[in-house]
Amino acid sequence: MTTTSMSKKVKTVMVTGASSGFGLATARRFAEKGHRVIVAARRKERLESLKQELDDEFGADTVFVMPLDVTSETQIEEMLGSLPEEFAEVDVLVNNAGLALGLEPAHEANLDDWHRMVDTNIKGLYLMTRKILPGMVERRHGHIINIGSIAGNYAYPGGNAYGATKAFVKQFTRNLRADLLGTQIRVTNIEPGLAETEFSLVRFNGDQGKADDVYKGTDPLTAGDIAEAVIWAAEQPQHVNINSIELMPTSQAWAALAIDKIQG
Ligand code: NDP
Ligand code: 8X3
Repeated sequence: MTTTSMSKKVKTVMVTGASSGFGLATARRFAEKGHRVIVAARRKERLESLKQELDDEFGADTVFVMPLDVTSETQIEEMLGSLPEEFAEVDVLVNNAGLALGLEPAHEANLDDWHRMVDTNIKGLYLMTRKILPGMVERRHGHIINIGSIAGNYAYPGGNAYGATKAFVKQFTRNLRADLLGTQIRVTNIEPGLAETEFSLVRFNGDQGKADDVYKGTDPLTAGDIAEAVIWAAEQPQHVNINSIELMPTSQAWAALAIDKIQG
């Protein structure tokens, strides 16, 4: 008989970026499955209302709220130190917090945007991982699920620093697997394509019209689709490690390589 690692007992799942989009949908899905969820993000009020909603539906203390900025090592340490005993041993870490800022070509891009993307998507992800991993290794049990992107696999105009941060996530995931061989810790990279969340609103600095245009007529992926992929990877039997899942909406595919033809 096959045992699934998620069905053995109630797990403690930490989801970063749980105040919106993929993170929120993933936290909700794990709670629906009967697991305890630690929800992390900067917007505390959103996390509190998610806790209220999920605790009401699935039982008191399903959710622990962890307001933090993943770019701050101090905040991460403080918050991890404050976890109550029943939430202290993290079984699954979903490194989802992240953002894209701008879509300008590299020579016109805002350097502060590049700094923020690197700080959040790279530094935030490796800080969370480095702080959570030792406990997992000690217990010989755990799963790190990173949210990468197709932008880390394929180049596109304006993808410059954002895509490069997601290429880091891809290679970091693989290198973690190499380091963790023999520890029983599993590591997965989820690589979504176009999905409608607050992602484009953030990318275009709050311009709702521009954000809406990205998805108009596209039938994009939903946050729930990505949550399902995360759950599926987490529910595999312990001897199965899903290295990566790349998913796109049916309405998205690759274009031909671009060629700049000499005129005249
Ligand atoms: P959303 O903007 O809806 O959600 C992003 C989440 O990240 C929010 O909860 C936000 O919370 C959190 N976050 C951002 N910066 C920080 C920070 N410094 N510290 C803590 N939390 C932070 O976007 P998505 O759900 O779409 O994005 C989730 C992940 O998926 C990102 O890594 C993104 O790059 C990736 N992705 C998105 C795709 C898409 O098309 N939507 C496709 C492929 C990958 P708060 O602001 O409260 O801190
Ligand atoms: C988000 C997908 O194509 O907008 O990571 O970069 S894309």
